[in-house]
Amino acid sequence: MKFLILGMRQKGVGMKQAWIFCIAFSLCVSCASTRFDDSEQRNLFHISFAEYLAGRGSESLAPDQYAVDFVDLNNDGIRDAIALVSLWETGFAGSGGGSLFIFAGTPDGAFQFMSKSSVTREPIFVRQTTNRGWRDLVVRSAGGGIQPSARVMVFDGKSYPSNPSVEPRTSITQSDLLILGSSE
Ligand SMILES: [Ca+2]
Repeated sequence: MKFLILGMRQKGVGMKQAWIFCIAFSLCVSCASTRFDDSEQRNLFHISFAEYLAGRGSESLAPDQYAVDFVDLNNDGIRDAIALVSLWETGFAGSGGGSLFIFAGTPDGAFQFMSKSSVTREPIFVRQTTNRGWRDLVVRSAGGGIQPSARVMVFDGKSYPSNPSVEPRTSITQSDLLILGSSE
């Protein structure tokens, strides 16, 4: 960076302009390393989600019919998708909660279906701990006679559990990362 500024100074570029150029240059490099921004990633996920739903004979959902966020769950440098469908009209939710979908991010930007869990509610957290390479999730389970509680969802090597209400209870800790919903 120092040489870049010196080079530009020799060409008569002002110090201020040189710094502005360098900051812009650094931002471009850091943007390029994340590859896809949030809105691009949402669009790409929407396409993959619609393809998955079509493959199982379901109609695609509108972007405002589900909540999605992106976190790298398996530490491969590519963000994965955590999507929750909570609206009853979609057929993916009921009195016990909604459907949680986990999709693995792939290098070309598409998302690959991994698991679907029923009766899941917000808030949804991602834990620092991993099992078989994938980070643990914490979701809320309530309704249908179930005492509201946080449940930990551990990856079994193929998928996350299909029903959080039968998974171990847990308590939210400060290191748990809130992904969907409000922590209150
Ligand atoms: Ca990943």
